[in-house]
Amino acid sequence: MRTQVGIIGAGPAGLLLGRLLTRQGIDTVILEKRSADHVLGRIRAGVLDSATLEALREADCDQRMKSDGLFHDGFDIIANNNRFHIDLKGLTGQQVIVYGQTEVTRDLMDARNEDGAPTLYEAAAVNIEGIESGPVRITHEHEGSRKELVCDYVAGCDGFHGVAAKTIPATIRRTFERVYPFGWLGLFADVPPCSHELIYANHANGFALASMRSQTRSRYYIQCPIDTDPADWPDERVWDELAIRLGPQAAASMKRGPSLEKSVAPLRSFVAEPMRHGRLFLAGDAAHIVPPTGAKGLNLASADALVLARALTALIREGSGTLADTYSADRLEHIWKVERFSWWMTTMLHRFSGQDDFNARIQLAELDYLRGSRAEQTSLAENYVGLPF
Ligand code: RFL
Ligand code: PHB
Repeated sequence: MRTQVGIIGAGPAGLLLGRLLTRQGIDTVILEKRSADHVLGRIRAGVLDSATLEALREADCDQRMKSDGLFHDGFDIIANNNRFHIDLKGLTGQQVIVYGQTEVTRDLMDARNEDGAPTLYEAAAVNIEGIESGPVRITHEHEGSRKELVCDYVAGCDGFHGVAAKTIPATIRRTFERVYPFGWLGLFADVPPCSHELIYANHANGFALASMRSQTRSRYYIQCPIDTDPADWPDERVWDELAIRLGPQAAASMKRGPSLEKSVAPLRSFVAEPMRHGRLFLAGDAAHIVPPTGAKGLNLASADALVLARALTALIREGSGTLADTYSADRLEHIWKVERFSWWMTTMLHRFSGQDDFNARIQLAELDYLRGSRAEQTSLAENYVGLPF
């Protein structure tokens, strides 16, 4: 099989890139290790910022997001039993949209089907050759045999555990990482949310987050030890702990119900540089991970896809390599700012075991400053709605 751009991974980064290139008349083939149902079954991100809005608009896949998404003007923070509001709209003029990653993925998969562009599911890339010389050969396992996809360029959109990033020679690749000493236990339930906007809480027992997917579906998280087994957390125990951490006001309006999904996610900050080597370009979680506290992972993946689509279009249609040459440096400039914001939100809102008294007081002072300072709230809001890139 031959194509112009081979895309590894049918997560948001790969599907968005595919759609944007198709609209420019560029041929792509997506190889995805899992089945379409498996990809659609993963409950992940819920908050879309300006990057995803712009990418979905350019992809002409934003109709359902605009009609079914919930437009939020702000969110609440609870710290030291004080609840205060971050007025995103008032501070920046912008909103965020609550619309699940599952739905974004479904819209992009439907568009790709309508385009008649090929996606091979249950096709795992195992090896990539020719990124320095071309043509690129992607060996993959599909329907019980080894096959080859030959392409001019390859986009590694295969997430944190993918194969593409490791194709960049170790002498060139640099990685930066911080692993946090806790995880998030997430619970998904068919109950109305406890508040019309999100609530982030810093409590002595640890962080908690009240989020949602719609007026009838809630998503909650609590900070937990990284080795937590969800089986040790029957639903009632999670609800009881949420009620404590979110405080009496939220607890009074919290509707309980059976969990549809319950799992533990680790928290990590990670960047791999560069994001391009020869004919290989990385996008999304394949190149960087942020802890979910700032709600940025999917949004960074969207920004990568948008910029990469423009670069590949210029390269393939006009033979101009300028955008491709600056892709990595341009993206990393934005990514590091988002890494900083996600690290800051995580550090401010979580309890760190063994945290000394000095750090504990600094954390309280930070939250108190945020509560009283329009300047710091503006900085938070600017980052939360999405920095320009
Ligand atoms: P994905 O979605 O992981 O997709 C990568 C795809 O590549 C496939 N793959 C391969 N395919 C072929 N051959 C191989 N060898 C392959 N290896 C892997 C995989 O099967 C997969 O389908 O990466 P992508 O596209 O870069 O998208 C990134 C986002 O999924 C991720 O950043 C977000 O979900 C992060 N995230 C959040 N982001 C936000 O913007 N807002 C949020 O509110 C938010 N909340 C979250 C989150 C992530 C979470 N978890 C579980 C990590 C909440 C949680 C709990
Ligand atoms: C979610 O709804 O899954 C969600 C929302 C906000 C975050 C992280 C996750 O910061």
